[in-house]
Amino acid sequence: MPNDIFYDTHMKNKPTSYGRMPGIPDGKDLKRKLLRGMLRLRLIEERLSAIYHQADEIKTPMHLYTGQEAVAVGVCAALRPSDTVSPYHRSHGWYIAKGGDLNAMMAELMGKEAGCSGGWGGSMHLLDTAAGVMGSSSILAATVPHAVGAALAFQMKGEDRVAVAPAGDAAIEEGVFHESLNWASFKKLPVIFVCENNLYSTTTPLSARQPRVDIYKRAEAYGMPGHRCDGNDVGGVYAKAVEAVHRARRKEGPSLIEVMTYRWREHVGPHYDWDAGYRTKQEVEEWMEHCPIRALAAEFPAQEVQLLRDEFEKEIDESLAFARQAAFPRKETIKESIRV
Ligand SMILES: Cc1ncc(C[n+]2csc(CCOP(=O)(O)OP(=O)(O)O)c2C)c(N)n1
Repeated sequence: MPNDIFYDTHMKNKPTSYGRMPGIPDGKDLKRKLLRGMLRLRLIEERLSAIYHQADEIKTPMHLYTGQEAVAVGVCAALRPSDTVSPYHRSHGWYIAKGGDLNAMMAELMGKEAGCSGGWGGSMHLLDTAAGVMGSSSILAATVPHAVGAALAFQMKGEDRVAVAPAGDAAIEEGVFHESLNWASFKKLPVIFVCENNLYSTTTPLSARQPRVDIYKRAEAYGMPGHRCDGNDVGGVYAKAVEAVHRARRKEGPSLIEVMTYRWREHVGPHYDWDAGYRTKQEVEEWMEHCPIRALAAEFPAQEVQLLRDEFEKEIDESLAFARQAAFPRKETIKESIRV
């Protein structure tokens, strides 16, 4: 097992080591909201997995979010519409959880003009500023300073808004990540750094890349609070995000939240990849057993969950139909899409 340290921490000490919250504090309405958010996201990703190769209508590489839903949904539930997120290459979860338009995302994946980036960007470059999704990027950690810049603008304008900088565990190895934490802490900016630690950078485990494995402790070096929480516990993620949002709104500065999570499918693409040799089928299946959605759905009547599924499947059908009938952008317009 290449990831012994994490595997043990995740699977054996799960309830105590991440400060799991006993239930979700705000009651049934919040639970329903979180369940809706995660289930919708799961069904979107699973449908994309199913159709990806069939007609080759989605040309863009896709880094699917299946398994990680509790992170974006838990954090975004703690935000206001006026707050922003600056996602990275595993972007669908943040785009959808923050309220990005589904039709525009589907059209973007198919390279259509009605896409949220005009059809020029694809899965890794999603943008919906009306929803506070400030544009994702395929370059590791590239959007982290964007979130810091947004937070600086909020502070300078006296706006009561918070910026979120999601990043994978490999982004922590980029210099700009550390520059961003340093500056944000120095200026007490209203920004939340969220590290989605899914244990791997493509196929390389964290333990083969970093001398210390506790990412959340990096926060201490920059004088900000660092927390770790269980990414299969959406209530725990939400609670940590609320704490960080309150701190940011009180003008006390940034926080770093490391969420221990797991991607079920391959790094890029729709398949399961336990044959690739870097992780075992057993490891993947054990994470699937701790599915964040199944645990929460069990608290609701099965009929209610089925109705939600039906509602979302219909919405996905409609958004795919919208994307399929949409036009491709004309190549003459490519220069109009470039802003300097
Ligand atoms: C600056 C930079 N270096 C390398 C890459 C190639 N690359 C793309 S995804 C990836 C791994 C990303 O891992 P992580 O940040 O943990 O996110 P995950 O894909 O696991 O969600 C790498 C190394 C890149 N896109 N940008």
